[in-house]
Amino acid sequence: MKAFTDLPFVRDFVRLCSIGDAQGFHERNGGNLTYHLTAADVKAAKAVLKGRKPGPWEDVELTKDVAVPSFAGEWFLATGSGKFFRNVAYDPENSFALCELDETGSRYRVLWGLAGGGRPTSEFSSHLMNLAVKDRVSGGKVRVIYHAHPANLIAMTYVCPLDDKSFTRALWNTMTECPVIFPEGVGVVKWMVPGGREIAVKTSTLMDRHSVVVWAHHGLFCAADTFDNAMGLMETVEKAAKIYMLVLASGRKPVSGITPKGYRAIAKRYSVDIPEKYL
Ligand code: 2HA
Ligand code: ZN
Repeated sequence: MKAFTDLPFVRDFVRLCSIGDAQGFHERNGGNLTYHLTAADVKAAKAVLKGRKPGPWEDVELTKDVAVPSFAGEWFLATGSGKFFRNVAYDPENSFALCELDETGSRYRVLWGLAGGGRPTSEFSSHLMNLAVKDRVSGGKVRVIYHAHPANLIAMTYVCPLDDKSFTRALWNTMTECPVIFPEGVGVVKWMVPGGREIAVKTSTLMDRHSVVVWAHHGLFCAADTFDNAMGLMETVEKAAKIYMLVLASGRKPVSGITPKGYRAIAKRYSVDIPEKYL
């Protein structure tokens, strides 16, 4: 009989955590990951979890007006609050959880994992609200929300103006493929206290138009259809930020870059929609 951790989506969840750790994106308990199971995933999970007793219902920390009723009864994998990405592959059953939401979308219970106790990530409300927005705008395709603390991206938030246009252009200008990989640009949240409702609402309003949201002096949120694409976004934005910081560190003033005309040509060649407001 298959173990829960042998299911393909669980293996992919664990793999992302290991890659993120190897990249240095997750000091201590930094960062978090949530995956919204498909109907087929739920069926496969039910088969291996047969007879297991669910934990008690708990509050998601969402008030009624920001609950996620569209996710009533849906299942999610989420890293645990205070748990280390480094330990996810080593000790899966204590590092993350399979959670079910109740019929109001404001309470959850643990179906598997967090064996020694604990709660899903402190950003669970952010993740659920972001997933709900992306679910609506993507027609159910977006399944993964990944938050990390990549160093160059965080460094960049101290020197690049914290508005969507400046930040997007600064990132796009570092590597030609950036506007192809995140053509809708990045949204920027100025510094806020993390965890809970306020930052969740702010981030999810930006997720309407973006798949990448920067949290100033904190980290990055990426939304994607697959684990590979979520990590792909995280790595691409972090590499772009690294190039931005390398150019600054050189002490030389840039003497060239990609022009608005260049971006329009990229949009045409790669059939992507690059908003004119960013050019
Ligand atoms: O420690 O990254 O934003 C987890 C976090 C909170
Ligand atoms: Zn964080």
